[in-house]
Amino acid sequence: MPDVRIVNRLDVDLDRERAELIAGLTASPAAIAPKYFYDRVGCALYRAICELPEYYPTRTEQAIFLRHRDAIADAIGRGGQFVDLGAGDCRKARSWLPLVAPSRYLAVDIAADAIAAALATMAPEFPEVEMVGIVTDFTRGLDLEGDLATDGAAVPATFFYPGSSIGNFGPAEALAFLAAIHRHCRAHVDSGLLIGVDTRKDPRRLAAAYDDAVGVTAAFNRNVLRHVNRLIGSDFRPEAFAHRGFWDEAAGRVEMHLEATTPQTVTLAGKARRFAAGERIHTENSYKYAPAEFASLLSGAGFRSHRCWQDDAGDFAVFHAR
Ligand code: AVI
Repeated sequence: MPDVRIVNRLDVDLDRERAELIAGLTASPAAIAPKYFYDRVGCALYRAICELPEYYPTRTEQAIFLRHRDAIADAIGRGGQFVDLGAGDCRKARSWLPLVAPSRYLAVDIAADAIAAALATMAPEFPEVEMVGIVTDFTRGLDLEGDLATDGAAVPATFFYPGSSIGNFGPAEALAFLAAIHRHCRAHVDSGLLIGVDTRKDPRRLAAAYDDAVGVTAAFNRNVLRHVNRLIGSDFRPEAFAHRGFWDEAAGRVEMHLEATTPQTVTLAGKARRFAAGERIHTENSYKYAPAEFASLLSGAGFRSHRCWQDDAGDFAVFHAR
């Protein structure tokens, strides 16, 4: 059985995480960071969202990957290291491995169980690939320099960040994150970034993608309150909050909120937090970029060249940047 190595770097200071959550919830307006969506139920609900007719990004990105797979694989090059940021169940990266034949695959995610299970299944299928799982919260900063192999000389790395997760950062944070990836690339000649980006489009389609007819996104949004209850011992009643998902044209983002349907009091760390009817908890932003806008973000982060592939309707964009 090939070797799988898991490095757990999640020296999460639980007290700090709890303090941040409580500070966000007692602030006005209240907020919860989107990383708290992804407990076990949240991951399952997100997988269901990706199957919804209204939620086009996953299937559109997949179609671009399929249609342009040879050109994208050529841009990446063969061999080297494939670094899967936010790997989850590693499903998206898995289809690239036969094409780009890396010597090492690094699955990076906050969800230890998900990557351990995925790597255990993948390792026998790709016995020639060294499999490493790195458990870390890279939204706090990306530092994988010590995890990248050098083999005497630096081994090229491809950073893979699909799914338009970059949209869940604000533009300034996105720039800082891309610059951190670029710094890693600079240290390893011929490295690059393969990234999926959701584009600006008809506001009705954007709103529907985050407020679907059967309510899967609503369940995903409300489930964050159950996760928070477990983490900080609060007593939120998810059913007492309504899902709101809408496009904000001026900000260039979809926003998700949970809105108190009645006046209510929640106990947070032993203290009462009153929510007025209609008061909202901001749970997520999902920024959308025109391809030219994203290209300038890439050059601002230090990338000197890029290629971009899109579907015919221009609903999604895949960039490879160096
Ligand atoms: C993970 N991320 C790219 C998703 C998005 O579209 O922003 C999360 C999501 N939220 C609601 N639906 C999907």
